[in-house]
Amino acid sequence: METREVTKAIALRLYDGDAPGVAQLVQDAIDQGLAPQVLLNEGLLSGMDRVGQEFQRGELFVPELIVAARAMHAGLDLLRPLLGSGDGAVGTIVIGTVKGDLHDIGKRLVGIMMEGAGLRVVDLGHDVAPQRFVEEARREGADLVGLSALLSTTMPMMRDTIRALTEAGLQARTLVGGAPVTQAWADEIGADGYAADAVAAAARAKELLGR
Ligand code: B1M
Repeated sequence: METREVTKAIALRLYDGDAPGVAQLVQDAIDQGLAPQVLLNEGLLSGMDRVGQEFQRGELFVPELIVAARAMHAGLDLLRPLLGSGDGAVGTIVIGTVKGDLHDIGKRLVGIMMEGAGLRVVDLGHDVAPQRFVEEARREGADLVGLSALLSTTMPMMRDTIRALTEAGLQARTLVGGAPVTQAWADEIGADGYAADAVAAAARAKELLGR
């Protein structure tokens, strides 16, 4: 199969929420030597884009989002080792989606790109309370704390988390992102950095760490 046919098939399987189908296609494509970045951007992310647009138009509902997300994770699990090494040479980031927010695909992608950029990534998952960020950042000796939010209603939790980190006296820099987040919001809540997507997040992380 041509690359475009493969990525189209991956996007379609993801749209259908067929996790085993996505995993099979992605594994076959890797075995064929197709570039992981292409499988990610033109396959998985393109399928998720369509899901997001149809959800917004009221044509898909939460159950469809959930199965599509599972299919996305099935593909990401296979691509992750090919996209990064995460040896920690650049520093350590503790990353999570803030409390009240269950969206974790974008944050996971950011983690993968950070690993690719040489950071050790400690992923706390989603729905992470400010105090947990504080405890894990301290335990892991984090140089950077990454906060993700996908809902306008959970954005204020970023402010609470940054406040908790500051009050605990932690020196780690903070990086925020997620679809509704902007540079203006990052400035307002006192974050050290903002990035619009996973590639930009890895670049910004390196800048913040002076690399
Ligand atoms: Co929900 N959801 N969702 N959802 N969901 C959105 C975010 C929404 C925009 C859909 C819509 O209405 N168009 C909307 C939010 C509206 C708003 O507040 N502005 C929405 C809603 C309303 C909801 C519920 C309230 C729906 C309901 O129950 N009625 C509910 C809330 C649950 C909760 O969190 N408490 C809900 C639930 C869910 C699921 C759980 C079913 C599922 C998530 C499953 C999972 O993640 N495991 C889900 C999904 C899949 C989506 C959409 C369709 C896709 C999100 C996604 O994964 N995108 C989304 C619509 C959309 O985004 N088009 C939507 C792909 C991902 C690669 O992109 O996450 O943007 P993204 O990440 C990017 C950048 O944002 C950035 O880099 C990433 C990679 O390039 N980035 C960072 C992210 N974090 C970063 C951190 C950084 C830097 C960059 O630094 C640390």
